[in-house]
Amino acid sequence: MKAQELEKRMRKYESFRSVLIRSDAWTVIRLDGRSFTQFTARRFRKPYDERLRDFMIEAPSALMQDFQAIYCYTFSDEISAVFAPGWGLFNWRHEKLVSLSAGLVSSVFTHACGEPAHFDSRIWQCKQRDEVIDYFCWRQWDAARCALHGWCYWTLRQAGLSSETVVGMLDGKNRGEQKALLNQYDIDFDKVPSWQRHGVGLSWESYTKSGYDPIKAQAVEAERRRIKIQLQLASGKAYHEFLHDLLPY
Ligand SMILES: Nc1nc2c(ncn2[C@@H]2O[C@H](COP(=O)(O)OP(=O)(O)OP(=O)(O)O)[C@@H](O)[C@H]2O)c(=O)[nH]1
Ligand SMILES: [Mg+2]
Repeated sequence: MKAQELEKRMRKYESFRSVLIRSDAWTVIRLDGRSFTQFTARRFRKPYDERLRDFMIEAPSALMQDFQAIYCYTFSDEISAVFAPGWGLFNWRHEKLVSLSAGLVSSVFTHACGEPAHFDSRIWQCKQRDEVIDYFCWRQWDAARCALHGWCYWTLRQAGLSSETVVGMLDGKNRGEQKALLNQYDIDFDKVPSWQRHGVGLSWESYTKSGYDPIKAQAVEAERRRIKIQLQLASGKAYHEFLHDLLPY
């Protein structure tokens, strides 16, 4: 059998190679840590640990640099990275985008944390810019929901109640009731650190870098850009406006 024939026949079975994402839409890549409930159980403080937050921030930083994301948002073990229509990395190949983003984030997180961890990756696409803004508002809303629930759950667990009892106690409680429950333990949920309630944003900012041109023997200034990490994100309507200003038309 000729090698070329074999190659052609075998390639036919690589069915996902030809799947492309849309080139004319906004793209969000969302990644999520696999089994982080178990992974974090004995390694990190509950409900939130700044060390885990900082490892998580390393991962979207790599997506900003390597994949040239416009903006990334992270909370808990989740990351969303957004790209404008026409972005074109890996020629819009779905298989490359999900596998390489998961590979990049998993390796960067593992390197930062020093323990092996891995992430899944999925693609979200939409042509309307307003829907992209709502996408991030939706993720932030979920961050707030998880944070309130996590604070309630771990406060009660640390008070000595069993997991089963706590799950039963929290079942059906609305936001106000959950906040009132935390108040009984002298915790004002609205005062817990913003990054826990609203997540962390990564965007690009310009700055002027001063240098020296040895040929002209003079000081020079150059415009550069760097990643800005926002631990105090706006929320609700103000977050909507922030995204409106950030994402290009
Ligand atoms: N201890 C600790 N746990 C955290 C922290 N941030 C997120 N987690 C945990 O990470 C988990 C993330 O939840 P999920 O992504 O829904 O669950 P998962 O176990 O990762 O499951 P899959 O994503 O389906 O694989 C939750 O159990 C959170 O409590 C933190 O700062 N400290
Ligand atoms: Mg997870």
